[in-house]
Amino acid sequence: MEKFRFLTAGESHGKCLTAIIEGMPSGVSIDIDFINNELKRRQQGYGRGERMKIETDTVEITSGIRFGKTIGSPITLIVKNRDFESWEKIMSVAPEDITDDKSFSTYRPGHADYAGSIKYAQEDLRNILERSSARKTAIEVAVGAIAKLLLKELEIEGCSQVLQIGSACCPDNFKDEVDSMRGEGNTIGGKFVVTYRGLPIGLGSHVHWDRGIDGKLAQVVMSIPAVKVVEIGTNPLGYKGSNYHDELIIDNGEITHKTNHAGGIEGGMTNGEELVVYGVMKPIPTMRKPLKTVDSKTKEETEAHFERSDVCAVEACSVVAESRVAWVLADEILLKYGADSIEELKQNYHRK
Ligand code: EPS
Repeated sequence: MEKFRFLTAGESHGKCLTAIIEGMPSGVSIDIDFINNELKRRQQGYGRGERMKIETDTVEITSGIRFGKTIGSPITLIVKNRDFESWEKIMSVAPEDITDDKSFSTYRPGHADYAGSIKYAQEDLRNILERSSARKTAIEVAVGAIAKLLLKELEIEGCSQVLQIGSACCPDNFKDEVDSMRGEGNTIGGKFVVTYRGLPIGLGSHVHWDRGIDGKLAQVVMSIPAVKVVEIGTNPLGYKGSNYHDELIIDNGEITHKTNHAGGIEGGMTNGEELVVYGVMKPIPTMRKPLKTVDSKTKEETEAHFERSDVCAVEACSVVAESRVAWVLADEILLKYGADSIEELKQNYHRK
């Protein structure tokens, strides 16, 4: 991302998660309750683990905002890990505090443990778990909330919804599916959809492969921990061209599309229709009934390390995806209508 840029830092059981955002125009209203509500949404969903009972994620802002509005300078966000109280010594930065407590060496299949420990030459797999944990998505959602506040100024709004949990496609059956997985010490994934309305025509571009908004959206959704599939609009498999493509019509004197199989994107650009992005999350790999694996120290086959985990986090994942889509949309808006203040942005935008 070029205009709406940020970096996050923080371990799952470290002191806090941090982000510094750069590129927000001045004068954008920042509603802290809105950010905290987004954080709360990420903590919800049936099937979450014990950690969510410990944390009540809230944001602290230490720069970039004065009297409720952005001032154009970098914005620093902090989300504290309440659980750090129990991990202070284990996560200490001081060399004299070194301990084996909570170290582990049995790779958890499906996690970053195996490849990550080899890549970063770490014996203690905790050093990989801590950053690969989906805990970092808390600060990402706080960044997404800032992006959403920018979009709101232009009346662009998004939402997300869980469509499927395991084999259950009807919300009435989601809890049963999760309960049955919990009963067998297992985990389960599912499918969600993110939609955004009110987008202008022409975010993204057809002129270079790396400027297509579809590719940018796929990247941010695919890189959410545990997401394995991203689709934009209707999955075209098995469709004839004549049934799939969205014919252009005149409705009330305006050009529009008869259908929206394309999910609001044609030629790598938004086409004025609703943006529709689907994601599929795999079952979380940390399971009470452990998988077979290898111990990196003894090089013997054994069972995977178990640490408390979620049985199902698809609802949280959908909120994370909604946030990440907002990063891309905010960046594209700033690329196309680029401005230093919200007034300038609105002028450029409404001239469209
Ligand atoms: C998460 C916090 C983590 C996990 C979960 C997501 O907390 P802890 O490791 O202390 O239980 O609950 O992450 C995973 C299961 C994972 O595999 O990454 C959170 O804040 O969302």
